[in-house]
Amino acid sequence: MHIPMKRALAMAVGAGIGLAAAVPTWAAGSLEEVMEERGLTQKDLLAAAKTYTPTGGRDEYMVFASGGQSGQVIVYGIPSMRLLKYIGVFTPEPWQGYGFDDESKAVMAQGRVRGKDITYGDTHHPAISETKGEYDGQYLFINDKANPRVAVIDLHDFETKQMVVNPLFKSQHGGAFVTENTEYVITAAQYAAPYSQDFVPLEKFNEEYRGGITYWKFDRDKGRIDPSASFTVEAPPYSQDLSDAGKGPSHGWSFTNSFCTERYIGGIERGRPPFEAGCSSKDTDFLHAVNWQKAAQLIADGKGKKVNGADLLPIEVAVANDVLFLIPEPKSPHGVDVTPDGKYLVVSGKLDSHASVYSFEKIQNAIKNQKFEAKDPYGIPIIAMEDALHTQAELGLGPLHTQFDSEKCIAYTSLYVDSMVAKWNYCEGKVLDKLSIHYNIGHLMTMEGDSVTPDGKYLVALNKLAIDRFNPVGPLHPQNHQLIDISGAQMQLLYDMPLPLGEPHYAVAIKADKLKPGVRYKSGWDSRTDQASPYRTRAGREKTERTCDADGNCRVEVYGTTIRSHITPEIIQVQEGDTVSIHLTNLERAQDETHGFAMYGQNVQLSIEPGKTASTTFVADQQGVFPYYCTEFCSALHLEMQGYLLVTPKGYESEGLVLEDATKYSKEDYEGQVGTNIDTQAVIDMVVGYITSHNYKDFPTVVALVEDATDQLGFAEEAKAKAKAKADEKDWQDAMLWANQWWQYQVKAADLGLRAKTFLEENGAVKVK
Ligand code: CUK
Ligand code: CUA
Repeated sequence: MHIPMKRALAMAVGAGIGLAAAVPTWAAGSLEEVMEERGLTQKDLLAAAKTYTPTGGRDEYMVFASGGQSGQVIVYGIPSMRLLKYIGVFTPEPWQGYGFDDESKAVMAQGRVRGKDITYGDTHHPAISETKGEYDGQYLFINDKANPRVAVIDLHDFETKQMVVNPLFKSQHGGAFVTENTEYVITAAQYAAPYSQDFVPLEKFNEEYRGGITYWKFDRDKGRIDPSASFTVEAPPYSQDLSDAGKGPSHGWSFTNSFCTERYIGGIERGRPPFEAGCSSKDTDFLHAVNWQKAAQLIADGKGKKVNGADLLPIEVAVANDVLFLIPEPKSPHGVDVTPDGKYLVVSGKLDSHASVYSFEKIQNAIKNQKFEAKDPYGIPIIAMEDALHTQAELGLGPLHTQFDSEKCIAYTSLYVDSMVAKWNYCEGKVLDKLSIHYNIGHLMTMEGDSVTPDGKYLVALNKLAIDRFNPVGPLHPQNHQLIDISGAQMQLLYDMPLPLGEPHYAVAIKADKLKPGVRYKSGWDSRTDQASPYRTRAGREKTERTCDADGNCRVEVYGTTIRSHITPEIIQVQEGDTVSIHLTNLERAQDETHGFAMYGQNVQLSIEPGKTASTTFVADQQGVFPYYCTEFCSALHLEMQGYLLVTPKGYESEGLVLEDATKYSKEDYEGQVGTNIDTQAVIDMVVGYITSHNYKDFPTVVALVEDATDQLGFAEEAKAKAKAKADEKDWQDAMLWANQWWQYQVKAADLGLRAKTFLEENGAVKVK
């Protein structure tokens, strides 16, 4: 029954895997013919040439985009715009076992709000960790607006490691933004609310509702936020919005704008005008400038107070110590972006056609001279706009967010109402170019655009609407990320990418070679705590333990393993009512040999990457038969990677039945299999000969494949010994089955060897003497 597979293998080896050299036959048409047939222009071809990435090619930049209401992070490449990964953050993501395995459930449990599991998030602003203002590619932070949370993602494995809940806020839009060396991750409240969890009537809005800006201390050594070293600067109940951290000369400061400084509290149902009227009646709102370095010192000196167990710097203390200032900003402001040199801040008002450029130096002079035009109702000094303004530029309707170019003084601002991107000079306040996009752009992003040295090159417009850009898929449209070439004087639209997840509020792009993700975990690794798992299990040490307490409540702990193509154990028997924990360690060392684990009726789905230990715990509350299996097509015998959880009724007594195989094998079957194995070994030896006669050690990929193949051949030897032992006992049934297992390992080794050989052929390996 194995003949076709064996033949195929032998033929493939015989032909030296010549497939790589084959020419695709569909490419018969000339470029002109294809252009005509598909109605493409020269401009289209140029755009295609700038984005098309041939098979095996890599992208220059990697993008981390907010998944909006999906609560995830989306990873894709630039310029190809190829999707690479969705990272489960605030939302369960079964492909990754996220929110299903015990380890990631523990992370999600950190994000509980008032004792409730929150299994979605409204993600807005991802931020990459920085060192001296440069993206360092180590960590990614992202906020949840709906529930005031921040998540930490480790870019070593692209997994969510931590969630922290803001102890004071009831929403949190302005985050995550990092300071120059990721000392802090900044988040700001949005909708003012009482810090208390108790009911406070809206009539006490001015007195008891509050906003604020939180500085989450990031512990780089641990790779985690340290809530005990974090603090919040109290702010009036203005709707604090986006923020940015100072850099260079403005390092140590942060800036947060706000809307609805009218402190309007709505109430259409009480006969009052609606929020949108009351919150936009004044011509200006307030930019908040915060000296966070001084604030941190005041907290360290014990000048803060504890509210809900968290450190808070009260407004009076902040004002008395020159920590908090307000500056008017025109109308319903949204984005605030610090220029790469840290000298200016660009603010856009949604209801103003200008972008306003504030000078950090002027702000500092006003503070030094104590030159304020007034105080707000909370006693916070207000610096006059003209004392802080460097320049203003008329950009168009609905300016929102600004990003920077590698060229000095050049910025790009999104125009929400106009559906355009404006390229302009913020030093001189001059518009240089405008480009229409589709439709209603929110954020925009240039390559490494938040760092002190943006690369420019490409810009992505993150659009709110897709409308007519793509094949229709029902009333809920995909999102539209548009790639724009900004390397020339004029912007050129290159590509539309539909994204079938939530609203793309913001994205960040990093030079791909700064990321150094691993390909496997250390064996027996809990990837969420980044420590060896207490449940790690080595080959041959698999076991199942059942313990019961005095009340007769029983726990079953299964310490199992997975490796192509079996799950150990293959049979788990428990009693109705038992709490069952299954811990599986993936013994593979080979790249990409992930195994899954799904089970009937128990909401179980694990993703066990090479080296990982993942666990699932459930109560087997109903008797029955529950098949389980591997969910990743990991080898030719993946479908056979299976087992049974047998939940017996309480007090079940075995009837003493004997397990009997339905197929019987003879001495001839055994000998036939051994003959095949000897032939297969010859094939393997040939491949090994090829590999070892070349400089394979110069190719880490091949070295890893060879290591894995060596493992498989080691297992083959073990199975071979078992087969021989059974044959000596003349137990032809088990002798045949072990001989077959021996062959299975050989096939896996041969498969890896062929992959290694092909890699060497395609990558110019040379013969060694
Ligand atoms: S926000 Cu969505 S367009 Cu959350 Cu940064 Cu401005
Ligand atoms: Cu492991 Cu399929």
